[in-house]
Amino acid sequence: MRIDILCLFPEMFASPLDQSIVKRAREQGFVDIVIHNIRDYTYDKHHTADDYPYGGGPGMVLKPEPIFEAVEAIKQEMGGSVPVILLSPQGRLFSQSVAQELALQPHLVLICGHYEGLDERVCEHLATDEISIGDYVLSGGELAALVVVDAIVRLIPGVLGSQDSASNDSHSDGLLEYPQYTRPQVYRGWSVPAVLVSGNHAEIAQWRRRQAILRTAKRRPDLLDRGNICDEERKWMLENLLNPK
Ligand code: 9D3
Repeated sequence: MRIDILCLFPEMFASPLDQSIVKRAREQGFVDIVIHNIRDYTYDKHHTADDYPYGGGPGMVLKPEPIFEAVEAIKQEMGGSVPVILLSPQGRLFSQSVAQELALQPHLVLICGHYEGLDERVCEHLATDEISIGDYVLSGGELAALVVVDAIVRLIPGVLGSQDSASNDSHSDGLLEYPQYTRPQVYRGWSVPAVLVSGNHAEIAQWRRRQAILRTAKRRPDLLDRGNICDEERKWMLENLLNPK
């Protein structure tokens, strides 16, 4: 997979893309990530990427020409059509299912706006999709692009080992994860639940499933109907919510 990212602050990408799973995916050739500075596609001597808004008002607006030219240069190099995704607070909300959909593409272009905002002709005539990562205000699209890239790269077949394969993830069975423990068995007087050291694998599986359901019911009830909860599990859950031990 190839991902081109257009932005005003290319230095924000180096370290996050050079760690952990994304680093390994790049080294092993699963993904080629190319960062472009929008300023490099300007022609005037001051490399002006923004200008005053028509109609007046505060702030500046990113000019359309360098962004169109950058995307066209990438299309020339790579050939063919490519999804062009604008990161913006007006976009559709990013989620695991959007990540899964984007991970199927062989090539993506991500455009990061900045606080000033972007000429509407980029949204209307260049971007094929507009994505927001949530309802809070960032100072630019760069961190949002990193979130999107991270979520996509780990879904590329072969990137994760079978140990922590993406199908094991919280959110793929629809529920939050069950609580996990490691050594020591007693820490500051707090014991690991006895069932986890019992060696009874059926009991452990049932405990984990029930804890995942209970936790989801308490913290993210909006996710519960995606968890395929049977009548017996529902009964246990309701009893525990009413009557916590
Ligand atoms: C209030 C008018 N605009 C500020 C002059 C709104 C605004 C534009 C651009 C606010 C923030 C930004 C920068 N944010 C992004 O580019 C962005 C973003 C975000 O802020 N939240 C969640 N997802 C995203 S994706 C891109």
